[in-house]
Amino acid sequence: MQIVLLVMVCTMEKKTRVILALDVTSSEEAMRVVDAAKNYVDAVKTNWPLILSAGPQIITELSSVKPVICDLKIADIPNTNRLIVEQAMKRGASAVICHGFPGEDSVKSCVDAAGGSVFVVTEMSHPGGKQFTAAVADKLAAIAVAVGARGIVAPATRADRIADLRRTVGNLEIISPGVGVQGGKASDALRAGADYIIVGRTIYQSGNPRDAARKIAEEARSAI
Ligand code: OMP
Repeated sequence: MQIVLLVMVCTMEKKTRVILALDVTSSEEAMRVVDAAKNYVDAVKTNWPLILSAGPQIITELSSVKPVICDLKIADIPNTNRLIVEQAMKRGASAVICHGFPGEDSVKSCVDAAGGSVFVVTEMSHPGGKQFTAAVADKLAAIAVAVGARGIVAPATRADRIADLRRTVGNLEIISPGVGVQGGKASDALRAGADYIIVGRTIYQSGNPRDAARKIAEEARSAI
């Protein structure tokens, strides 16, 4: 008899347009914040701070509440990329984030291992993002298109760049970090062409993550 292990993975809705960046450092805190904010976010993004502190099983735990984007910023040779993505997907990730600078073969390896559900980082949202990534962002976005990725990550801190990158990626999804603490505005990013905004500290560091998420979701709704 064949035993099939099924991890329940929810699909990402396009309702609130908010992705919660859960950069907290304990599983208790992660589950508290996600539980509070869950009605106002379409997905959760988990990064190294949480995975290293809570363990990779947090991906599975979170995926029973919301779709999980595993933001491992994968940036290795194709074989290593494939092994990383397989582990994330096996634990219930709905999507992964990888870097494009290792080249098309490395990104394609992620896309193949994730069944297409990969977001490629383009121009980064922080000030240093202008130093190197800005100059090659269009090429990175073109790689995402060429290998059949799901979408790209583009900066809410420079909404004009989201509009530029939209021209390169056509109807691929754009997810956009940098809203709130980094200075970007949810409404500007969405009006410039982002499908979703990514918000971390403004929600999880607020005294009331539910209210903070609700306010951002309201701003998002008024912008689309
Ligand atoms: P806050 O600045 O706290 O809202 O968090 C933003 C989240 O988006 C963090 O998890 C970052 O790692 C992530 N991020 C950026 O801030 N800038 C980027 O250019 C790319 C990402 C990302 O790939 O998610």
